[in-house]
Amino acid sequence: MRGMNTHMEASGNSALPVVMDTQCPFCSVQCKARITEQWDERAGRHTYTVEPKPNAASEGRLCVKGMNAYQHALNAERLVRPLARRGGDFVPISWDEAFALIADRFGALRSAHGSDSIGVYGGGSLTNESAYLLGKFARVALQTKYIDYNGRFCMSAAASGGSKAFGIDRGLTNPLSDIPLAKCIILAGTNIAECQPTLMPYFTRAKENGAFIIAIDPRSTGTTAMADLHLQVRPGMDAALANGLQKVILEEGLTDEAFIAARTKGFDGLKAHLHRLDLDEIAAMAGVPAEQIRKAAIAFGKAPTGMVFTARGVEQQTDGYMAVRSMINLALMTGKIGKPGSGYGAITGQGNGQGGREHGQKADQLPGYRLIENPADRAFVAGVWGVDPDELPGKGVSAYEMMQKVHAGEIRGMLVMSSNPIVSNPNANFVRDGLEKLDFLVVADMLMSETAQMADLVLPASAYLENTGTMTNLEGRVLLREASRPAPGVALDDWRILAGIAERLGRGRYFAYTSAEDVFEELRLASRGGIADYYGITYDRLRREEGVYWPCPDERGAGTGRLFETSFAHPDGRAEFVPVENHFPDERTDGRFPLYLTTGRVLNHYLTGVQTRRSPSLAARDIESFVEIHPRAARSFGIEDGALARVTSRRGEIVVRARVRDDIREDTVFVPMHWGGIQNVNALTNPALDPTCRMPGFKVCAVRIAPLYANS
Ligand SMILES: Nc1nc2c(c(=O)[nH]1)N[C@H]1C(S)=C(S)[C@@H](COP(=O)(O)OP(=O)(O)OC[C@H]3O[C@@H](n4cnc5c(=O)[nH]c(N)nc54)[C@H](O)[C@@H]3O)O[C@H]1N2
Ligand SMILES: Nc1nc2c(c(=O)[nH]1)N[C@H]1C(S)=C(S)[C@@H](COP(=O)(O)OP(=O)(O)OC[C@H]3O[C@@H](n4cnc5c(=O)[nH]c(N)nc54)[C@H](O)[C@@H]3O)O[C@H]1N2
Ligand code: SF4
Ligand SMILES: [Mo]
Repeated sequence: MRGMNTHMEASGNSALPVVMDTQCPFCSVQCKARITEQWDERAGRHTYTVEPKPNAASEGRLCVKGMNAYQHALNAERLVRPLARRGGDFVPISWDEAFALIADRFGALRSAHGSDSIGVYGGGSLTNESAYLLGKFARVALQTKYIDYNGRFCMSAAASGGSKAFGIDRGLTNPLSDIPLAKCIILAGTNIAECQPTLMPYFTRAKENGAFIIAIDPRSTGTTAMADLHLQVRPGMDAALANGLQKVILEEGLTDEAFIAARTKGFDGLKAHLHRLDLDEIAAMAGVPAEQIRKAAIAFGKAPTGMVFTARGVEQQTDGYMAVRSMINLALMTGKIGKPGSGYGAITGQGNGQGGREHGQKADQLPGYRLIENPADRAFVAGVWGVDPDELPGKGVSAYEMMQKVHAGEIRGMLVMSSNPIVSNPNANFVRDGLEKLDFLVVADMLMSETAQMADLVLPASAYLENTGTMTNLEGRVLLREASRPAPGVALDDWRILAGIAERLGRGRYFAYTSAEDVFEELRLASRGGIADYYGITYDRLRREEGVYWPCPDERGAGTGRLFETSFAHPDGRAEFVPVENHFPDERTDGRFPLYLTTGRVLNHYLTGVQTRRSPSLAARDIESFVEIHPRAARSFGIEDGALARVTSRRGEIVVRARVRDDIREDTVFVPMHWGGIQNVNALTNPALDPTCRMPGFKVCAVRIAPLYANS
């Protein structure tokens, strides 16, 4: 167990405790934890204690998911052998047989239909090393252009917004320690209290320091409860609301003219646009009284420092990219960026949602945030990989568009690594029908997800306690998480699975790594000089230091905690304003579908729930899904609290239990995303995509609701 972070060898039923120093696998905060395993002689089983460990992001806090994350990793349902479908059953096979089967089936598809008949679908829970290698695997081993990942549904609007406005996409432009210095904070479509709970004290500290907090959310949540002002926006109307805020700031003379002149471009166009808009019209569209918009704008405009945060509420929209741009306009026009206590943050979702979007899992991307269609970028990365630049494919398509190609029979084979797409894609019934048509579906997972159940071949992957690798947290801080125990059965690290397949495909010479660190050493070189430059980061440094921020081009350099102090990342050093239209969601309510449906998360579950539903302590806290509905709406549709209801959209229907609460707008219902099957909210959601970033509008579609036993 060389190189493992176990203080004592995994000791079977010995009386000696096994201490595992690790990092929570779930959200983007990446809290550190110590798990102690002890054999309980009387009970005849192991018991576990979990303690938070001090670290710069969570400052030694751990939420309920982190406390219980060991339960899915140590679950008896872990996949321990490769499983091949034979008829209706799965039969265990060896890795050798599994690699040979993939080489055979993918090889046949490539000869018959070309390399682009195979798609690769990745995820933001993968370590940087595995995510990087998945991108290389698609381009060099399979030579397909079709690769994308679940982060398309997560960070794509924020990523394209930040890149275009600032010239760089790093979720938070400031370190977390800046939050308590902000005197006004806008929390737009972010539910930190449930989704990044260990960050809450940063905001309460800001409040203690006198900050005015504004929350924008159609629902009351633990996060809005902390706010001084809650703008209960109509789903999908954030861009209009942000226009209203900007208009008031402009007309009240609260813009920072010196900052605008010295550091930005495009303000005149924005100004003319804002003058043309009407505040009362905006208020009516957004469903927020004009007086509240004025109050929020003046509070933000007048504050000496301030920060704007967005998350999926603003971003998972068919105008997600533009909605993000409009929130960034707010920070720029008031000069609230690049200073202590002033900045913008798109709160990253998955554990490695930041690193996972930097090194080549995206359809158009090469490592270091390079672009696959840029000749210089292609030549640079091809040089590191030792291939001819002309051999690299061009750009592919976004995650849902890949599913459309699967449906159309254009993509015939697929490797899914670290995602559960039939639950997490919009219009899930269509996606399931497509995946059923595939000639060969391979899924690498730790657990039998809904998607794995459909596969021709399931590959057992190691879990967070078992693999070594780096994760980049929401601040852009790269952290090393070392293995604490051996993987169960013959489960393998994702990067080892990829190397094994590549070998059988005859491309082993490009994937001859000996360790995760070895992969990271190549990632350093491939990212060198790119936007997300990791060259100055080494495992040795990460062991010595408390994580290192990127960009970090130099081994002796400190990395950059606060971005944009003197200049933005565009060649001219200026940030860009853009006028944003008052956009309506792609789907509106009507007589047949009279309610808006919005979707999201609860504290106790994580994403499609494959992990948290297998954790007894977490599952017990929320055993099933629900639909949250306002009492007046419930009355008019005959819905009773606690009764089962059928929710129907143009694309499908689900059955969930009603929670009648006045926490939500009367015209809106909310269903969480953590359950599959009959409770899968994505059977309902609209797959219309944002034209720029290809994000689906997960946060708005039109539905109707009825009691399940209406006529009984
Ligand atoms: N407990 C838990 N934590 C998680 C996760 C999890 O699954 N469970 N997932 C992680 C991941 S991958 C992600 S991406 C993040 C997500 O983190 P968040 O984006 O904070 O979570 P969501 O619940 O999806 O959405 C946030 C809020 O947006 C609101 N909202 C809905 N529609 C709109 C709208 O049109 N406008 C506005 N302004 N708000 C709207 C919802 O009511 C919700 O309260 O969380 C991470 N942390
Ligand atoms: N309606 C609606 N839909 C949404 C959203 C929403 O807000 N509303 N949010 C979207 C967002 S933000 C996201 S991020 C996506 C997430 O959607 P998914 O990608 O489907 O998310 P997970 O449930 O995390 O699926 C990850 C799978 O990978 C496995 N896994 C975890 N870690 C590893 C690993 O290291 N290696 C391997 N091989 N497997 C691993 C898990 O067991 C699980 O089966 O969902 C999106 N879908
Ligand atoms: S889920 Fe997020 S906040 Fe909770 S312990 Fe894990 S990393 Fe920390
Ligand atoms: Mo996400």
